[in-house]
Amino acid sequence: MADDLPRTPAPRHSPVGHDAGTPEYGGPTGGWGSLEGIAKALGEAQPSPDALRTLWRQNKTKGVMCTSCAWAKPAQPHLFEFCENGAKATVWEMTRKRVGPEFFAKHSAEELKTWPDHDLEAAGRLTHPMRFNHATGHWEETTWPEAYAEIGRELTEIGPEASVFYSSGHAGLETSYLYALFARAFGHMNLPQSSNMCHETTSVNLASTIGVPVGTCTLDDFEHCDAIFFFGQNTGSNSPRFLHQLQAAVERGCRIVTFNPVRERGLIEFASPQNAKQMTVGPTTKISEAFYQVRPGGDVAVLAGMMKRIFAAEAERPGEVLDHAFIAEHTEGLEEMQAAVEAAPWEEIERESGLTRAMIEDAAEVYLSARNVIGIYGMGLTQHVNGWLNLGMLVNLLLLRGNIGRRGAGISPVRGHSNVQGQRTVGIGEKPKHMPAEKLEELFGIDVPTEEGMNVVAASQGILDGKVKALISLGGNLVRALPDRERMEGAFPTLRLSVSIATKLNRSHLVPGEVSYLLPCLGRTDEDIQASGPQAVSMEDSLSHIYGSIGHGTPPSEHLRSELAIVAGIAKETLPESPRLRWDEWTADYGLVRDLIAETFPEAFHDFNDRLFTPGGFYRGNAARERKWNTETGKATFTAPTMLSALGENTTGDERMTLITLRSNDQFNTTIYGYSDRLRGLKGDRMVLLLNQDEIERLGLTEGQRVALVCALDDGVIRRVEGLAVTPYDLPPGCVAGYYPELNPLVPLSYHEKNSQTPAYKGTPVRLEV
Ligand SMILES: Nc1nc2c(c(=O)[nH]1)N[C@H]1C(S)=C(S)[C@@H](COP(=O)(O)OP(=O)(O)OC[C@H]3O[C@@H](n4cnc5c(=O)[nH]c(N)nc54)[C@H](O)[C@@H]3O)O[C@H]1N2
Ligand SMILES: Nc1nc2c(c(=O)[nH]1)N[C@H]1C(S)=C(S)[C@@H](COP(=O)(O)OP(=O)(O)OC[C@H]3O[C@@H](n4cnc5c(=O)[nH]c(N)nc54)[C@H](O)[C@@H]3O)O[C@H]1N2
Ligand SMILES: [Mo]
Repeated sequence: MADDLPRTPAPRHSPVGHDAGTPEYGGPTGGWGSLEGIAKALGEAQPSPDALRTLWRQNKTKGVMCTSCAWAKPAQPHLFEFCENGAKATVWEMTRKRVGPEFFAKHSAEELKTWPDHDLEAAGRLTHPMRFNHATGHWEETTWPEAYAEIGRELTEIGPEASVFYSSGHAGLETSYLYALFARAFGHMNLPQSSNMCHETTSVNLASTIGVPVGTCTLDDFEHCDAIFFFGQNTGSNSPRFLHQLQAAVERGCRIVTFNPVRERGLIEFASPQNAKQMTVGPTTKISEAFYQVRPGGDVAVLAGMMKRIFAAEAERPGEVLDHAFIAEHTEGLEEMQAAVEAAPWEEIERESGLTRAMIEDAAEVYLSARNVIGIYGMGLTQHVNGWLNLGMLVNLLLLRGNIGRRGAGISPVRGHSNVQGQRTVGIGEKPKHMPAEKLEELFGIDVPTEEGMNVVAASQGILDGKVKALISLGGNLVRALPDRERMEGAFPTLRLSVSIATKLNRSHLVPGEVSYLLPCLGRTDEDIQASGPQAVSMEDSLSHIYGSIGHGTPPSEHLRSELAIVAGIAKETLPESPRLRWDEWTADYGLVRDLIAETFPEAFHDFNDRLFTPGGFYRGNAARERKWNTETGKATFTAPTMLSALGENTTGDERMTLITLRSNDQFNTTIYGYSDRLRGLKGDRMVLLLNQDEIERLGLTEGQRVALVCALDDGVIRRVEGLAVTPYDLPPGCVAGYYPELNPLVPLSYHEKNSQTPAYKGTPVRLEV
């Protein structure tokens, strides 16, 4: 279906649109296509008979909370409260296929390295604890007691300073709390987490501007907002259940304006799979009233332009445009920010954003027409060198009219992994402030270290330098997710100890250290029975609500242990015995761990066990929402722009282009479910290089030609990916796109956001080589 949304002005050479050979998905997001997507995943994954039952219970009270994204689970769920990707995640976990000792006897690690990511995970669920045998090159079966004992011995020998405990945002709050406690009791805070590659920009920069490391909105705000501004978040693919709230908002008259270099389908139109009428005769709901194809990193310029218009409106109608009372009472730094914005020339704003002044002023008028405004963003703002400026400018926009701390308004980062935010809330993080030391000393009699630990970038650098000798991974697939993949893959085997706690096989398991274990765990959909009976786990969503989750599926193997049991098993063998570290009792009853969480973080988690199954989750509170600003000055802070691009010094010029790495809707991070990117109309090949037709002609390329991309930052390391098929796509000039994780070798580890070290996966300068 064609759409009539305003478009980016034509690039310099010749006009580009969908007509310029751009493949485009014709249907709306959701709709029949999503049901087909689920059916296909159901077929290929060969789900167990429990899978349909689990789907029925997904995201409902006392059901299982989706293992895919972190979007909120409403108190009154839809009949099917899951989306295409949530369903894929469930059936993918609940497959009948198994990867056990026979599989590993047949396939060496070297052979498995030749398998694509999709095939490794599609092989099935891990079933037995395995130890790597370097003499044979194969993973071989071991026992849990042997594994725990050797890991404990090795960790003790290596010591805390050279040990790193990574976590990807899957594991529940109970396991995460114990993992964070284990690290501190052992003597380190080397607790890098997937959010270091993701919303760390949020944690650091929202904390400094508005005093909270997370968003301020709840679902209720989406029922009372008048306008929503979307920056760099691909809802249709990455948090599809959110489309229900957006659809309802649009239907009640809320205006949505989107900025994204890619015309992402989900933010254009949506047909609810829950709505029989929309599925058959339509009409579908148009989501964005305006969709602007901003250049990568150009959001700073867009926001500067919008604010220029707002300041001009205030000059025309003094006292009527800005929320002066709010600004006076709650903020500081307006003058400096206003001066910087007013000094920014429109010419530069247009160049950096790739949009016209008229477009940006139109967007500003939408902002001014609305009483309550929400700002939403994702990786398009965070994964840039100047991510801090992106966030600062969005916060500025909202503060100008008091759009934080009021019903129907606020800032809402959309988080990734289902419990990524919660893991941080209960202490996973490299900073002392992530867990109150006095409390831990009082509860457990341990000496908590005072020194800050390593985040993902520091830990990776430590692995490269040989400073880090032990790596425990609670989920995840670091060697595929990290920047600088070639260098990182080369360094992983130099680790003395590497331990992966995982549900499925992935590439990180094929670069084992000297002593290496692969420990299979229960997934969230699996029934978890311990000595005190069946257990629930819990997680926190993007909107700071906390839910219990109960798995009902028959575990894929009797040899699996829960994540909590594995963390406790390793901790017990590593730390000196203490009557106050009751690893066995905690494993027997996770409720005891929830009591500890409540004691450690009483404000957020009081009466945790009683509130575990509150419909819609229980809210842990948010100071900025109450207009209490836990910043250095006690006020919300405006950020003065020091430049007009999030790309830092690497903005425009020469033959360099800006690479953005994308996710398809057929992957969850490094888990590749399949090779179709339905919503973008792409299919069959992930080794593609997307660029607009005009650029293809200018560079003398032909569609389908295989080219190489090289990183254009010069630090003596050659970073190159070959064999990318030239694919015309509607992108702004100077912008190329390709898939994560295939293009990760191009992003330097040192190329990251200034304050938080989030890798600049959306703004890497590259050159094309034929
Ligand atoms: N199906 C599925 N769901 C997922 C995931 C998945 O891989 N698959 N991953 C999960 C995780 S961990 C996360 S963090 C989230 C990620 O979800 P998102 O935050 O949506 O992340 P991305 O898809 O990486 O990129 C978001 C958008 O940013 C745009 N973009 C790139 N550069 C810029 C820019 O400079 N400015 C603007 N305005 N936009 C830009 C891209 O075109 C893209 O549409 O999703 C979670 N949910
Ligand atoms: N170029 C580029 N790189 C990126 C990004 C990007 O946009 N562009 N995005 C970044 C982002 S936002 C993130 S969050 C990271 C993601 O980085 P990670 O979190 O490290 O990677 P995932 O792909 O989510 O991890 C997948 C693996 O987790 C394991 N797993 C799945 N479920 C469970 C479970 O329940 N328990 C346990 N223990 N293991 C489980 C499986 O073995 C699976 O293979 O990647 C980052 N890398
Ligand atoms: Mo993420």
